[in-house]
Amino acid sequence: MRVARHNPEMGGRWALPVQSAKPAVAAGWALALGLALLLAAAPAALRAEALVVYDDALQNGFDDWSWAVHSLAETGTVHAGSRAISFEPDDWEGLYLHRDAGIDLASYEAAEFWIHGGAAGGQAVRFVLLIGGQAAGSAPVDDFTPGGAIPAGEWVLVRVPFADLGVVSGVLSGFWFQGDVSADQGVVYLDDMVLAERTGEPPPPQELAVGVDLGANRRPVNPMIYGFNFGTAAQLADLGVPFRRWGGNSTTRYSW
Ligand SMILES: [Ca+2]
Ligand SMILES: [Ca+2]
Repeated sequence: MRVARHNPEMGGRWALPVQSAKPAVAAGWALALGLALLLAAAPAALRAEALVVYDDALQNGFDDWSWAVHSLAETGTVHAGSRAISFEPDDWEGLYLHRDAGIDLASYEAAEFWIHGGAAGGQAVRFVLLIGGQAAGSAPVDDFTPGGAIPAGEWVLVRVPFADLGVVSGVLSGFWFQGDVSADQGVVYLDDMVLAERTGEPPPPQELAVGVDLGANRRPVNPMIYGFNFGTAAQLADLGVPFRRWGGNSTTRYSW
């Protein structure tokens, strides 16, 4: 019998290891029993474990893209372990944690972290989710903080369900904590940050209807404007492209 195992190369999902097939059991009851066991195991197979973002350092491929004054090695105010994050949410500046591999919302449903407002507390900070580097949903951290405000002089645990920000599917590229006011604010501390695993079935994919009107805005275009970035001589000949362009960078490397 095959057993589901955790496979980190599949983004924390569970997978069945590939094994050589054995001679089939002819008895019908054995096949039925096998199917029943697989079906019973199916919900658990979709689940991942919580993904650590920060404990005493960034983990699991998260990078620091922050643009606020900050430290990932704060030692004076720490929730657990030896270090925490500190940052100044002044004038819309932010702490930005990015992950190249993305975060599939089929596996994760919330962010959880401990927060401390320093001596004064009460900072205005917004939590923002990003898809493809663009803000996809956000809300004030206060909305999810016990007592309705970042507290002074103590740590509190905050859980931000992504669905409460209007984001239920897709692949996040990261998230940030951003000052939500044009003003100087006191230092905010964060520690023990994780992405919580999805506990139920992932939401169904959203349907998207796309229509193409082939008759709209038709006008002739000079065929001599078409070119191609890089490519071999054989590829250009095959495509009938009259120009070949060299140079540029990632933002201009497309056919034009
Ligand atoms: Ca820590
Ligand atoms: Ca400040």
